[in-house]
Amino acid sequence: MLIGIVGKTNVGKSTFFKALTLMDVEIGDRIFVTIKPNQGVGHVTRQCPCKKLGVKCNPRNSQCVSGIRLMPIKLLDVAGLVPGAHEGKGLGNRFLDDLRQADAFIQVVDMSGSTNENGEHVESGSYDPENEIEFLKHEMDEWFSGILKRNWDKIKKQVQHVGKNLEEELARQLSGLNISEDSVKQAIKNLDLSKDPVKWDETDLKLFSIEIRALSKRMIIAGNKVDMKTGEENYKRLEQEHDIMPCSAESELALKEAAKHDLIEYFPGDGGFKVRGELSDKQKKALEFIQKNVLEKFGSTGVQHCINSLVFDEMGMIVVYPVASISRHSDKQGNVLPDAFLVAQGTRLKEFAEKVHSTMAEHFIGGLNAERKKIGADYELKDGDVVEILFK
Ligand SMILES: Nc1nc2c(ncn2[C@@H]2O[C@H](COP(=O)(O)OP(=O)(O)OP(=O)(O)O)[C@@H](O)[C@H]2O)c(=O)[nH]1
Ligand SMILES: [Mg+2]
Repeated sequence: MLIGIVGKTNVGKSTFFKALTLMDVEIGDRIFVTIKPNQGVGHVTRQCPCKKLGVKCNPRNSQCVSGIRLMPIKLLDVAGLVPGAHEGKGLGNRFLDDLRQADAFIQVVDMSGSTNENGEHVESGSYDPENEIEFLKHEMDEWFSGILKRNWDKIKKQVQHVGKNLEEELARQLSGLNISEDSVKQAIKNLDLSKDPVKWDETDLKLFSIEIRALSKRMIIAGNKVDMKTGEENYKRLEQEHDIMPCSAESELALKEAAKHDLIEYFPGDGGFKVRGELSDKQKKALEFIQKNVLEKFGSTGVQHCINSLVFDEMGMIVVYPVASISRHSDKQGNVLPDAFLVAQGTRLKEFAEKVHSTMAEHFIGGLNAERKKIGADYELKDGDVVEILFK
């Protein structure tokens, strides 16, 4: 799974990315600091079943820290977008193209209102971040509809003269954007559009682009820089009407760095930290600032909450733990709860077997749940399920 971190230039995308990956990427208070995309690995977190089962786990494809499972997720930090990017403004289409393979997006918005739409400095609080909220969706919709418009004659020809199916043909044209035929079918159904492309007018094409983008690229808004006074004020004003997650990427990064250097004990997403090492006055002041202006006000820095919420709430993913022996909750080597798989809600046991191992799926018989009860091919997996897949 790949998550794109997107937004206007200078809003804190690279800071957000660095806070999640601790990769050494460039951060700067000027426009277009990032040009080439940065790819790295962050983690989503979920309660691990080890506590409930009363076992000590030995994870292989993930980690477990005090009963919280951390599962790796690929992240992409791209250059900043400016309005009109789809027409080539700013750095233009190039980094829209970098985002093709992303499954979902975190849109970072600078809540402090200290840079205008082009990323230029203005007096703090004088730019209304509400303008930023809609423009990114608009850019993406235009980008999608641009691709379809450019290929529309080809699509029509394939359907009219070669006898191809419209849904298949649309999916083929959009496959480079990591969009499935199922999403295409769903969008056409939701909008009640004709299967004959000749009947589509420009509005249909536009509506389809919006629908397919909303269905296939989930997005959440991270309202960044709420540690600043104007950031907090704007957040309080805009949260009434928009779904925004308050966050302070700079605070999360500072806490993670301090924990890395053993100065504090801090777990991503927590509402506090414990001092462990000897702190300088400057460090003490910085941590007190974060405690008072971010953690006490918002409950956490919001960064971990953003990525978790995107994956689990917006994308509807669940975590399933396959084991070779349900009685020992382990693989063949005795590793307890070794693997955590992120799968879509609605995944059935047989489909899951295919994701775990193709031979398991080929010789599939059924499964056992944590209570050692039999489950069939059509069993719909639930979040936190531990299952043994039975095969011949
Ligand atoms: N106060 C505050 N400043 C932040 C926060 N996050 C980032 N910044 C600052 O905002 C500026 C821009 O940060 P970057 O992470 O480089 O922003 P970007 O969106 O990647 O910018 P481009 O790559 O140029 O598009 C830097 O000076 C950061 O230190 C935050 O949570 N609070
Ligand atoms: Mg950047």
